[in-house]
Amino acid sequence: MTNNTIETLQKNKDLYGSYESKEVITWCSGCGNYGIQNALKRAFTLENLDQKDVVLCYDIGCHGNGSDKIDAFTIHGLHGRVISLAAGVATANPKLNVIAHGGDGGTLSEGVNHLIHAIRSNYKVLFLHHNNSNYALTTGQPSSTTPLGQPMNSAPDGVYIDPLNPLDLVLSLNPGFVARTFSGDINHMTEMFRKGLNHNGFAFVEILQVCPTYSRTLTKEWYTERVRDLAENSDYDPTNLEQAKKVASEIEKEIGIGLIYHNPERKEFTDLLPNRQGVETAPVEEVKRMNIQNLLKEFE
Ligand SMILES: Cc1ncc(C[n+]2csc(CCOP(=O)(O)OP(=O)(O)O)c2C)c(N)n1
Repeated sequence: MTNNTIETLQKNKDLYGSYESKEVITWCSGCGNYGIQNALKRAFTLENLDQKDVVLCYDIGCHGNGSDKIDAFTIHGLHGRVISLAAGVATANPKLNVIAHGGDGGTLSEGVNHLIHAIRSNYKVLFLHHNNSNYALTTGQPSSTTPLGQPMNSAPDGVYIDPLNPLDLVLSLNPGFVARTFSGDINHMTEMFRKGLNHNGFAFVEILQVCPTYSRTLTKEWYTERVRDLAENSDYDPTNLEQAKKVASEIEKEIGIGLIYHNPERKEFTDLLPNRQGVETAPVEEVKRMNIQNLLKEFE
């Protein structure tokens, strides 16, 4: 057990603990991924999570290139498929802390079906949605969160389709945990990741992520002027779905960040399965005990 606090971590970067990697980082200067990865390492260290109990799943994208920049068990999957990958890990071994990373491209286009069913099924996964409003790794194509009219590399005259608000979609699906945070605020991200790690079910955390190379109007300053921490509003009740929907969709002047919605009553996936009740072992441990020799003989 360690006694780290956010203040000691700020003073001493070594306290990112055993998760700190020596690999060379290749993200652009000013990319939000730096802060996100550091906040995650802080969250693990503050939660005293042992490396052997953590599995990080990464989608394809700039964020996905973080998979070898952290000293942990990581899996780098196919584009848009990270949620199904993480759901498989979490179901096979519910004793693990499973974290999945996905961009707005992979999550809201290629893999939007997985997002919908993961919320429905309520797998125990902390999902970090890296919303940088574009397909960054493939050099700045518009995604479904690129603002209307925004010129992009493959849409030089501006995007002509209305953007999608990820939280409008998520909140329409009876979720258990929804938060929004900002890549320019490491303390806030750390707090949201810690809350998500402690949620028993699918925890959706949208990160408003700065991409100075391709998403040039949504700068750190642009977000800093607009984000407001919901924790400062004593009237805000994160168990109230109607309030949550309002905060999620009203983002013209101010963008509310923090714990937006929490429904602890929703049962986690394994708790919904009648045949798993009272079972102490994880499915992955049971598989190891099976003898398949007789089955294999049938194919000799
Ligand atoms: C099924 C599939 N479609 C497209 C690609 C090409 N591709 C690789 S990365 C990428 C962009 C990723 O954008 P996003 O998911 O938003 O992540 P970011 O790079 O912005 O972090 C695309 C389109 C792919 N690898 N696989």
